[in-house]
Amino acid sequence: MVEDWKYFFRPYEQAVSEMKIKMRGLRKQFTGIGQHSPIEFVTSRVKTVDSILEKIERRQISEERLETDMQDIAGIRIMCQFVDDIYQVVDLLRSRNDMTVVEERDYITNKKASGYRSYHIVLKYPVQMINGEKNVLVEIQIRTLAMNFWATIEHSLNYKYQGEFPSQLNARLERAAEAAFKLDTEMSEIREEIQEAQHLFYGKGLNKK
Ligand code: 0O2
Ligand code: 0O2
Repeated sequence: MVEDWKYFFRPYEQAVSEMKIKMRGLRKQFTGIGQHSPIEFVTSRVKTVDSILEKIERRQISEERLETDMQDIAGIRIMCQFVDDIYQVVDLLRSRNDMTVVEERDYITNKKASGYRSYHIVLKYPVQMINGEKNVLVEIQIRTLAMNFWATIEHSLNYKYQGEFPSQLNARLERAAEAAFKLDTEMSEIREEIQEAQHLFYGKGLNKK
């Protein structure tokens, strides 16, 4: 097993700090030119030793393959206002040349059985360490505020129940996830209507000139 966890975590901590600055920087660039930012806010975490050990056991991951088979040791979470924003962030990530997309999991069009929705991207990210470059995997979870609201509460309830929800509660949680998604759809439609109205208003204004 890993002998020195502090040493093991260093490149992951570095990757997470750099990624967080870069993603928050994107938001600044959008707001700086007066545009809607597809990124609302960004959080991050490096997996704890206990959580790594639990996943090694559950997924039967071999020690030698820890760095390649456990893709979420470094985790970044990007929250967006609208579902469309998620796909804009995905495109932004795909087009960057300081990181490489390794895998994508669209749990928005393919929601999980629990009702969970988010877009997951696994990236290969190079960090410059004092003994050279090291590539680490970083998992980015991109979700709306409503998806985040549901996932945060479901995660904390699940933790208390240790994943052993009575089936009736599972069904209620799934319905709650659908309600959150309906809210996302409704907000997107409201935005579209506002945009259309603005377009008509300003369009007419320009025609008058
Ligand atoms: P601000 O000015 O509050 O937005 P750090 O990297 O030190 O800045 P830390 O301690 O690592 O942040 O925390 P984490 O968990 O990575 O990120 C927390 C950030 O997410 C904080 O921003 C919170 O304000 C922001 N955040 C958390 N929940 C929400 C939310 O519901 N809405 C919004 N808009 N922001 C949220 P900062 O960096 O402290 O800056
Ligand atoms: P943490 O550190 O608590 O966030 P696995 O990890 O084996 O379950 P896999 O295939 O490695 O699955 O990755 P997957 O399913 O793409 O992503 C797992 C992560 O997505 C979880 O991390 C959660 O953050 C989130 N997630 C997936 N399903 C659900 C769900 O039903 N509810 C909630 N709230 N979150 C979910 P961990 O493992 O919880 O770690």
